[in-house]
Amino acid sequence: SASLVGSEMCIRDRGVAAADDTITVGFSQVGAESDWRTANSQSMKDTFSKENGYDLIFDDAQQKQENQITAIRNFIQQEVDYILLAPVTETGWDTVLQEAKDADIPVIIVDRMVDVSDDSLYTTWIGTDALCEGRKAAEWLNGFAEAKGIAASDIHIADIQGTIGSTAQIGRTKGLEEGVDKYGWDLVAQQTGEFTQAKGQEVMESMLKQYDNINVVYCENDNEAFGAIDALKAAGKTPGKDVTIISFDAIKAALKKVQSGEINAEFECNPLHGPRVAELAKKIMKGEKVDKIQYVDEQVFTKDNTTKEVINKRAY
Ligand code: GZL
Ligand code: ZN
Repeated sequence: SASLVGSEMCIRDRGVAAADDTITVGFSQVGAESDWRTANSQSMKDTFSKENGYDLIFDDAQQKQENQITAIRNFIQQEVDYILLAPVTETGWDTVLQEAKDADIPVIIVDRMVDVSDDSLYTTWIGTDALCEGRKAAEWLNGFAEAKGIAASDIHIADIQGTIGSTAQIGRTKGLEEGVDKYGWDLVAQQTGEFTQAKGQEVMESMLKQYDNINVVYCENDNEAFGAIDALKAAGKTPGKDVTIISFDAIKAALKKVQSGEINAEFECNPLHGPRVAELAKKIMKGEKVDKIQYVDEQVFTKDNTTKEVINKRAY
């Protein structure tokens, strides 16, 4: 009947439309746990947009690895042109990445690393050097303590860690622990704040109940720092003064706290990976070789270089 022919024509037309040069990308994102993550997702959505010639399939895994594995299998079923994976933690990816490889679909790892037996299971990784960030923070703390004449044994640190097993947590924790060993600081407590504000506040509250000598809080991202600051104030302490606050990401709201003196040092972690990922993907789709590791650059913010102008021109 005419209607069938009509609809059949329509399906065929749609078939033809999908065959044009629209690139279909499957992106498995960690979740929406932090402002950094939101900025990272926005950068990818802005880049892999319809007007830029992409059909982006975006999946938010709510910080669960099994959801990311399901998403990747769906992308394979849908025969996407390539897969982007921001892995919640480093291990447990070999099987599903092998399935993508068997389906001949390139995988680009974004932000955090995967720890796989065979690194041909992904084409390239783009992100930031968390260990370097941690080491920069430890060096800053040493300079800060020396300038204030605080003996290493009088530095009592609470480490509010990120999601355990994520590259950001592994690198930032390692950078701190190297400093503890090198300078002889007292690492009083370590517990994950899961990169969220609520958990960061909860962990700070419980640490303050257990220890009364904490004078440095090392927050492995800004949302944890916001929670910790609320907990410190509720306990009658003055963050940035009697308790030194170190944090990572350097989102705008955190840089404003550097300006106000509540946060003493911010270690930037750049979430705006979109453009670099698209540029790399184009090369890969043309069969060009790309380096396995691609870093984005980052800096340190303290009171003396965090001006209104600096904050206003920040993209996130
Ligand atoms: C860092 C990224 C971390 C951010 C957090 O590379 O993986 O995850 O530091 C985010 O804010 O939740
Ligand atoms: Zn980083």
